[in-house]
Amino acid sequence: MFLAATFAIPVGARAHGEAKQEAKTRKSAISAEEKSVGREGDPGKVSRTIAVDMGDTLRFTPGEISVKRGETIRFVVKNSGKLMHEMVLGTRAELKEHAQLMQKHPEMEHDEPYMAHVQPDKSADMIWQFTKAGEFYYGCLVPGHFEGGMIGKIIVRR
Ligand SMILES: [Cu+2]
Repeated sequence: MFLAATFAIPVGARAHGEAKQEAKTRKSAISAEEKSVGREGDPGKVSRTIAVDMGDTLRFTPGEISVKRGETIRFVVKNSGKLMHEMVLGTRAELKEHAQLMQKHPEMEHDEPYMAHVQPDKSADMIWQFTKAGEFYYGCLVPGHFEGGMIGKIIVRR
């Protein structure tokens, strides 16, 4: 007896055809997957660079970012603390849900284009295109950090 395919395939997530854009900074092709907050950005189409600092006070600096719909942003995410921190993009509900999952499974490995994990005293780049207008968030999902208020807001203007 065969099991029916029960894999969760996000509706409309994959674009047809594989646009294999070689990115120098990434090993794999740029993901065409549309998330609620946008899609992975093309390093060749960066409109602007925004520096984000993360500290052990559980704050992002800046705590609020404004972009225009369609912009591709290179986030240079710096960890100036002594603890591990990360910047994860999403809606408030997605981040909250993800943070709860991280609380239950702190060892859970996750690495997606919409997140940058940064070791103490290091920096990491995250290139993201904001394809939808609205209010989005970035949070650090290291257990206890999101709950401690480590969250910032992104306004995407039309
Ligand atoms: Cu953190």
